Amino acid sequence: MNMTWRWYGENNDNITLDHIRQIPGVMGIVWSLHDKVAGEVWEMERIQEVADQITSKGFSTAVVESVNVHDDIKIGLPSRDQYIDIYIDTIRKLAKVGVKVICYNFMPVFDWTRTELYKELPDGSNALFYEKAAITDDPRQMVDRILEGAGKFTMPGWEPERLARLDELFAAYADVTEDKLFGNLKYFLERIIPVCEEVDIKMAIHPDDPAWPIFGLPRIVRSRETIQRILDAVNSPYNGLTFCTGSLGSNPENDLPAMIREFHNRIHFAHIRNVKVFENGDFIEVSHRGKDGSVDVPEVVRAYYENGYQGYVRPDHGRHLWGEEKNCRPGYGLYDRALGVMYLLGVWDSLAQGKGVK
Ligand code: DNO
Repeated sequence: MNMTWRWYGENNDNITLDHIRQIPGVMGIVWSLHDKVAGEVWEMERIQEVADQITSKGFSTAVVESVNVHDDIKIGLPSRDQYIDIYIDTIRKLAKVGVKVICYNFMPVFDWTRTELYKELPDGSNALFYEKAAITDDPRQMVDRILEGAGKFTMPGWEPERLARLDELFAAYADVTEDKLFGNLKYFLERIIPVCEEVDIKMAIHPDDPAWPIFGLPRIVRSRETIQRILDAVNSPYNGLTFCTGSLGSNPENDLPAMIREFHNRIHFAHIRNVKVFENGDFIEVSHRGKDGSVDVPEVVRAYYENGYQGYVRPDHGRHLWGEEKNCRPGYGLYDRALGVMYLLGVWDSLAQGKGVK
């Protein structure tokens, strides 16, 4: 596995590339132009500038997370073609700086959703939390709480300008059923995948987080069956997955190791993290250690190992430790993610030495 780290860019992350260099085993930076809203043109100079910063510290630029998809594409409006053209332009430019995988999502209105950003865990640290009962009919309440909690940090998928138009966005999605959304994804993929094949960039769709419909909005990447349907829609290795154990693991019915064994050829990017799911369906993010939550992380790593996985991996959200929540983007502190890297590599290395991990 090829270990990477998500970095938000110079002057946009409290963690620097020099910090990241000191985490053993990290070879690549997962990056993006975080000030770009969905549908905006990415200029080659800006792309080159960030790529140069990354390579100058010895990291690979191979994974971009995300190039966000404009709502008009998800809704299926006539204007979608112009936004797909811009998306294709970005794919072509990214190929020039060595990008091999683009992570994206197809969730309507919201990206990931939580009800609390700093829920205290029994050990005194805190983490992102989802309380089912707190998801009322009014999404505005949740949006306000999340934006307030993020403080000075921008959070991808939670652009205040876009969410200021919440009512308008919900109205635009009113007729978008699950089947329509799927059809719009297929349309998008049919246009971009031939270009990806040409320039050798693999698309990796991120699952819905949490893995069920919210606020009446359809969600189409949430289970074995829904994933199979997407992979079959355009049957090319370039149409692949970001396999996120935290998102899919929010629903205990998803057998994650079995899904990895089944889909490994189409998994281009692995987000590995742990969540603890409670009986009432609420869940909280915990350390990467298998025993600390509901995701059997050693078994997840074993499934990758046994299938000879050579794709990109990153530790995903971590708890906020030792007071770092005062100065880090929610879920993206330094300490727990660095511990996560070491845990994942520890499991991998012991498998590689034939010692097993049970
Ligand atoms: C959450 C992330 C997601 C992911 C997007 C991909 O922290 O995993 O926001 O980047 O869904 O487009």
